[in-house]
Amino acid sequence: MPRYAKAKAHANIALAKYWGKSDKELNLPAVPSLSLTLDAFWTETSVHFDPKLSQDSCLLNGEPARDRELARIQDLLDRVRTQMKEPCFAHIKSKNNFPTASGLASSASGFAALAAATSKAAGLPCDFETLSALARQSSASAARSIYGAFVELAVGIPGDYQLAAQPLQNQKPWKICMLVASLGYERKALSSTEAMQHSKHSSPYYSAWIENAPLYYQRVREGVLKNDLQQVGEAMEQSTFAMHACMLASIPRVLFWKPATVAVLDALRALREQAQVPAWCTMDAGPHVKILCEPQHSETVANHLHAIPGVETIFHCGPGPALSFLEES
Ligand code: 2P0
Repeated sequence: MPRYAKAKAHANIALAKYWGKSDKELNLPAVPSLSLTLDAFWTETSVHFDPKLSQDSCLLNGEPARDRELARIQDLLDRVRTQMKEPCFAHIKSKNNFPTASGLASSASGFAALAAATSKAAGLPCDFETLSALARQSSASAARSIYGAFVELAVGIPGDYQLAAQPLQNQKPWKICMLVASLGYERKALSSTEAMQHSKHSSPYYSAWIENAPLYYQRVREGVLKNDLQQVGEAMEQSTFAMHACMLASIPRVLFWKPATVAVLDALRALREQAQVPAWCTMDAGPHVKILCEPQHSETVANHLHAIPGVETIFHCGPGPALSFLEES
């Protein structure tokens, strides 16, 4: 009997960054991270196991998946198939409502939705902890996209293939806003996995990053628990710039920024220091700038940044929901 399931997961952006693996095979992060799941960006994925298929196939946003994408997807399918009584090939359809593979966290929502739909279609347990561990083995940030709002992912102890993210305990509801200033939709030349392995093996600052990242994480965590935007913002910027400094010192250097990235950073700092608008930034493995602020300041920040040449779109996001399963449509 063909077996089908469909799931929806939201993207997340780290406020305290994950960069570096302590175990590449098990995909265990070398530093703890803490993220915000976003309401406005999501992936919907359906998985259909069918004994009549002679190979796996996958459509991403209506196009056949590229070889490398399909290989990563098949890794996850294979891990699930080892637990199926009658394993068979699958057809996958996935769509993002936001740009793919450009530094906007599409692998987080993508692998979270894939882990959930695959497990359900295979008839396996679908508790969030199990799904988060499965997603994490494909993409560490995907472990966090299983849950809503503020989520943390600890450092794995050696051999811990079941490491899962968890929702931040005792979080108070916080109507915080994340603006995403998109600087174009080109696919990035280097994946996050490649870039972080390259940092690990060639950046003289990698060890300093590993030493300091837990401090940024602790400050972000305390700030989120107090709903203290300034504390979160300052620690988030430290985490961000230390991570990018580590990449930049790699040989050859890894630089995802564009000139407009620097223009946005400067404009945001001027807005904060000269106009006293409380807003702080973060960036990932791409040129885009994400800004954390209170909702009452989001229009001011967005209007200010939208005027900068190179800024294409500004998305307004709030805390997003946890993973959900959808009916066949
Ligand atoms: C993060 N990033 O914490 C960091 C900040 C990008 C910069 O997690 O190798 O696709 O698949 O585990 O999860 C993006 O990397 O990396 C990421 P893998 P992933 O969100």
